Amino acid sequence: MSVDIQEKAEEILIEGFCILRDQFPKSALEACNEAFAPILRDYVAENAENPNRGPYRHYITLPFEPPLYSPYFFDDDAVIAIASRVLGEDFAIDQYASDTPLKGSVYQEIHGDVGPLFHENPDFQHPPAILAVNFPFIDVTPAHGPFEVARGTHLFPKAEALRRIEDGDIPLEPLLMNAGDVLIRDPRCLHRGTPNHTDTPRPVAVFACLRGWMQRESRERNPMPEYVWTGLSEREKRVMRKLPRESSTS
Ligand SMILES: O=C(O)CCC(=O)C(=O)O
Repeated sequence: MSVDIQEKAEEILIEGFCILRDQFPKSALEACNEAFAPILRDYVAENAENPNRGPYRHYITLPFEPPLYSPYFFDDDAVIAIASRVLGEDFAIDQYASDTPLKGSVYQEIHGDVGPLFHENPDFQHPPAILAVNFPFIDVTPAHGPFEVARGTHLFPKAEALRRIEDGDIPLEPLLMNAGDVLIRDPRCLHRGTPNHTDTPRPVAVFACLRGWMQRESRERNPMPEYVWTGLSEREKRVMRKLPRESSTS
């Protein structure tokens, strides 16, 4: 099914996000879920006492290696066209990670994921500089702790957006996404994680697309192995040009 790029780009600008249904092959996500299980197990073994995203909720960087790296995710025509339409064709990816609530996780505070672009004017309205591309490794039901979003809140000063949510003017909507669905969102659009009531971890991957002129120092990333870099398409090399690469001698 072809995606209307202009419509999806406008949805991001107006609503703060868009969803592409059945965009990635389910089998690729099943492979990710399987490969992620030992990564999560080892991470939790070390960090269970210090969860970095609230109780029983973990943000874990992902390796740029198959199956967690796949051209299905990073060389997708529609995702690249939408990101290019919103951010410009010179956009670059600077992050690849996952968010996983486990049983025992709780509602997060409502938040955005990025700070202001201009510190002296934090409420300055500007088009998106960053987009987050999210995709779950499992089918997410209400019991798995779906991501909740408050539509259109990237367009208000944060205090006003929070007040409107609190007053019930803007609802928090759970996004029930299946493995294969893709969420492309403006990370300023307010949202929160919700409790996972099941025994099944709910991993959702995220990669961030930045305008070509932007640079963030703070992101922890896994370096890309040289053999993966060599196998990338020219388009992937362009969008992944700013990611760290493993040195061939290490
Ligand atoms: O994974 C989720 O449902 C939300 C996670 C999130 O927004 C965060 O940790 O910043």
